[in-house]
Amino acid sequence: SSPDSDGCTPELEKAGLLNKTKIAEGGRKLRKNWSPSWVVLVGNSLVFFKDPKSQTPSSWKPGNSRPESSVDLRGAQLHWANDLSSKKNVFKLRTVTGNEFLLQSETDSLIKEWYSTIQNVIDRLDRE
Ligand code: I3P
Repeated sequence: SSPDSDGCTPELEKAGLLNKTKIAEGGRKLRKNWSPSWVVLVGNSLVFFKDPKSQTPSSWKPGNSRPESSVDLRGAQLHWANDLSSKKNVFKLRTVTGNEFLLQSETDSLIKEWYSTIQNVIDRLDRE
């Protein structure tokens, strides 16, 4: 049987490094501030961690694995958004609460995988 045969632990769908900026909070526009983020898709949430590579040796403490923020994908909307940035391979994720994030990768295949994996989770939640 699988390690989670009781179904109580949310399934890890995907994890990796993407560039991230939040562009709106509760519908209010924010100033862009791109930074690398370790992104984890688990259960119904997208969870953001600080990029380990951007941290100093002294910042390696156990408590450091605490997420920066997380996004509930239920009712969220996903759109390619190359018009919203000078960077390539950008998509926008909008939550029901009006928070908006841009996510980006220089690697075409990688960003396409993230887009379809997140969209699959949103679609699954829409059907529930
Ligand atoms: C922003 C910064 C962003 C850029 C944004 C600039 O300037 O250069 O990287 O977004 O463009 O305003 P600042 O650092 O002074 O805030 P992209 O890299 O996504 O293009 P924008 O205003 O056209 O969104």
